[in-house]
Amino acid sequence: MKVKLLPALDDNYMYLLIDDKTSECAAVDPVDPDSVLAAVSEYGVKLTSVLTTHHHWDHAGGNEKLASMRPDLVFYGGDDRIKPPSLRKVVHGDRITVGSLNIECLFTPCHTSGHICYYVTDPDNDPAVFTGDTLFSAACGKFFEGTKEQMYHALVEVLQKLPGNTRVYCGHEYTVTSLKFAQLVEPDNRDIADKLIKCQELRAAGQATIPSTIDEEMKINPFMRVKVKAVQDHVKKSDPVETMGALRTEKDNWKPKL
Ligand code: GBP
Ligand code: ZN
Repeated sequence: MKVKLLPALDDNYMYLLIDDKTSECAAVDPVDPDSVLAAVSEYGVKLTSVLTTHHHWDHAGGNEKLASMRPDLVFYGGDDRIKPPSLRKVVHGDRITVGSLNIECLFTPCHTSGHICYYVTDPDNDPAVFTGDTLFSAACGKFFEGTKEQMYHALVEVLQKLPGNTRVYCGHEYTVTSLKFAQLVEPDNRDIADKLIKCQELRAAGQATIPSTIDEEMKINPFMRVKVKAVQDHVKKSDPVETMGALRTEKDNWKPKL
């Protein structure tokens, strides 16, 4: 498989997931259909499907236009608020194929109540997961329609169970800001400090910080580290779910220094 990053709006990422063997591909959260179709022509691939992580306009807002431009496409998503009307509604454990790639739908409600992550396997490559606004590199999404228990379930009981070498492709380029918050939580964590320098260099050179991996998130992401004593101590909690809630409240009220 190949994954092409397509920046959109201020800080969103759309993706093209390409099966090398058949040249078939899927678009993930194609908010800007013109740019997605231009990339499809440039790479000479055959777009057949659309994977939508959640209903927010900056992810699903291009679906109707893309469906009218390309009525042959099959759209997938986990929420009735996602268009077009022909949406194939998916639930946890559903499987989709794109060429020879296998995609498993993971239900991860909290940021929105119908959020789906898409886990992709292919015998010849490391796996990949498209996490939308559930898991960001070094952070997670705001809890707009869910609870700390649900985000704990999504991050610890679903996404952390994926193989460590799984590439993580998230919905926004927030990594540098998220790492500054992570550093406030764990000032002595060397992995966070090293990753911050690396990501600042990438951004200064106009490059994406995406993808990371599940293994890397386990080292740098406070929301993935709610069982770690240093993270619990920072929020003065001893329970992982309470730690999840306290970290989210703290980050909601925090602003990075300019
Ligand atoms: C900032 O503070 O500088 N960049 C902003 C934060 C995902 S987008 C913007 C923000 O709140 N982003 C959302 C988030 O979950 N961030 C995690 C974090 O800050 O730690 N969105 O566009 C957001 O989901 C949206 C769209 C929200 C429609 C509600 C509706 Br309705
Ligand atoms: Zn969102």
